[in-house]
Amino acid sequence: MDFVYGRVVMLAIFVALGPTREAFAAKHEVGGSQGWDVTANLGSWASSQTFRVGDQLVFKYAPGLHSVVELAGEKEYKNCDMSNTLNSMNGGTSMVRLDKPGYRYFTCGTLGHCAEGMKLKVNTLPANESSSSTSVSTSFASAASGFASFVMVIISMSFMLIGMI
Ligand SMILES: [Cu+2]
Repeated sequence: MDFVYGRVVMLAIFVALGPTREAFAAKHEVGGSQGWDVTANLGSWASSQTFRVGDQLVFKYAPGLHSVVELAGEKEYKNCDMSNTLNSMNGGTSMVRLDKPGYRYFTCGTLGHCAEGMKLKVNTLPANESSSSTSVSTSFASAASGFASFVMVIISMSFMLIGMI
């Protein structure tokens, strides 16, 4: 019985660890409450955020009215030059994963919207220590506190109850 309980606790630790480590990756809803729109102050929104590798940008907009176009670089971004684009999305909710450090540039593909300021420059910083997949011990140390330990206790208790039936 002790052996079984030990294994259940181990399992509970792994289960508790998964979602906690995921939670370090943030979702940034572009433009805040205004969303991806010409009325949003995208420059000040961007400067209010800290973007890290593993985070996601979420563009929310009226499909058909706006779109999301990723531009090749700073020059294209400055000039609203859409002759050299990397990617284009138009579904109304577009997710972009920030998979490496550095700058990325986005605008709207609708004629005139870029010139009206509907564009976004994102500077992605390296991931936090705790969100790196190599630093399991660091992750565990932070995961072991607070909510995670609570979840662990609940999970191991439910496994014990199941075992009793
Ligand atoms: Cu637009």
